[in-house]
Amino acid sequence: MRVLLVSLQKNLNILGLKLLHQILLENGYESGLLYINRFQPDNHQMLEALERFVQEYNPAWIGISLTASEFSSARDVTIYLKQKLDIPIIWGGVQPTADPTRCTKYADFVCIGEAEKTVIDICNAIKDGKSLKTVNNMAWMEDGKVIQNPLNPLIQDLNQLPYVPRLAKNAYILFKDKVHVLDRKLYMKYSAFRGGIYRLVSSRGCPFRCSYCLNSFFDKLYPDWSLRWASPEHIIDEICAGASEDLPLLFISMQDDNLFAQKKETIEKLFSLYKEKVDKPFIILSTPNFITEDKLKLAVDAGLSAIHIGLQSGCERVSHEIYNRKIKKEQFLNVTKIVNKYPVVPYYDIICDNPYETEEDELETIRTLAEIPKPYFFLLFSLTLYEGTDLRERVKKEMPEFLHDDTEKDFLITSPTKINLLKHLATIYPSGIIEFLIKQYQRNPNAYSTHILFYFFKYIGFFLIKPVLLLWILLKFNHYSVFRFIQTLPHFIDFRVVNLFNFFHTSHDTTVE
Ligand code: B12
Repeated sequence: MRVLLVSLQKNLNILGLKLLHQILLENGYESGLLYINRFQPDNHQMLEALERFVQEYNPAWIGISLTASEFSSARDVTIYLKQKLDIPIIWGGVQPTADPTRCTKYADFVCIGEAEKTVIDICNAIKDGKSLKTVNNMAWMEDGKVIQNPLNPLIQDLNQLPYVPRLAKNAYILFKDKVHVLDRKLYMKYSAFRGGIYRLVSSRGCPFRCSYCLNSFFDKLYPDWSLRWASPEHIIDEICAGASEDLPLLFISMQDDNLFAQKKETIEKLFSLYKEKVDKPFIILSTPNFITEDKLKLAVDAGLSAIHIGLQSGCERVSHEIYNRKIKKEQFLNVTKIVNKYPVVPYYDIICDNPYETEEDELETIRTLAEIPKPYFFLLFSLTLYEGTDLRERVKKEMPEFLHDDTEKDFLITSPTKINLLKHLATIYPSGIIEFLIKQYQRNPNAYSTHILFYFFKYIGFFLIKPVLLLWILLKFNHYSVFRFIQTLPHFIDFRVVNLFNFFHTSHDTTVE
């Protein structure tokens, strides 16, 4: 049986859908994976090429994966294909899981939650001529109401899952007016760092329940939602499989929400195996309260080059009361000092435009940012209230005027306020200068002199100091090896990398890579 899985992400990094594709292939199904990474809803040639391809491929069902960012593309593709062809279209991923009511208006069925077993159940139902209404995890619209089947139990043993290669078998890419087989050359062309990052997720869940994150929703969806991990051996075997692909390998990116949340012994095992068998730079994510010097040392010794640490707000009140992140500011600042002792690039993200934040709260965040040892990467996000999250529910009750459509919101366009500019400047200038700018702002926020002063520091900062900081960061990323720095430089000279890290705070889309 043929199945066609479609990714509408603006990059080729989709992990969940690739995993399902791999599972279908390993279970003997002829699964095809189609990337539409530059979907243009008004491009008729593109739509016709898609229709021709689907007709020729003739799948028994089409699966589309989406987060909020892909909702409108998924809707347009589905409406178009439904007009032309009679093939069931099933949506899955975090958005249909969190918002089945809206998604079942377009898709024949949506899959709620994890789907490793469900994709096989769907194939079996179709093979046996049964209705998809008999399949667990399926939801659909009937007489204007959503009907939802029970959910399969959560996967407990993540070691059962297959490895997910960067360049999947039977992969295709649609661009302009043609579908091409995605070969090595095209994969390298359409991926940042020429395809040289191997990404993996080896866990499900997170110990935190941050109010803006979908983990706060999964917790309600699955009564036994918990943090599950693959074993260190499984993780290393997967990385080795990824490293042995015939593609360049610059670094490994472990995208688990909180890698350091594992026990110290597990981390020891993971990094000693990593050092022995992989020996390549790598990147991880963690929250400050799980970062200890012991764990960090082990990771650095194994090749850790960068660590993504969610700050979200430098104000303790906002962290605790609004985001449900019980992390003390002192603890966070201590961690930044520990990380600074090692040749590791820290990467902090901050959420802006939160209606619950007062000016004082924001100034506290600015002061916290100024205190972090430099250089560091950062990304400013405009708060997006994703469907299903605790924070969206709270805003719905308390401040409905601030609700927005999560599928339309551009999380990279922060409000052009002086306070948001100050956050950016605090990552460039020493705290003395930031304190001076804060005082000026407090004395007279709208004065012409404040305006001129802010713009002076902005342009000097962006065009003179920031490029130097970026080179420093790149050197640090390469553990201060000039040889490695020169070797990796060509991979960083790529507009998608500039977008990805939003270096100049001008990108509207960090997903185009
Ligand atoms: C790893 C990760 C990333 C990685 C890779 C994401 C990718 N492209 O695959 C990177 C770092 C690139 C990334 C980027 C972003 N991410 Co992210 N990311 C995650 C994270 C931590 C894990 C996702 C994952 O791979 N899980 C493991 C796989 C196996 O699970 P899965 O993708 O959900 O797929 C399963 C099911 O959903 C289902 N399924 C999926 N697709 C389909 C399709 C069909 C047909 C079927 C039947 C089933 C099905 O089956 C899969 C297997 O069980 C999640 C948090 C989370 N807990 O989900 C956030 C999360 C998905 N990210 C999120 C966001 C907002 C982003 C960003 C927009 C920026 C940001 N602020 O983080 C960008 C852009 C994403 C994009 N569209 O390109 C949000 C999405 C919220 C939403 N409603 O849209 C999440 C949920 C975190 C949160 N804040 O709550 N992310």
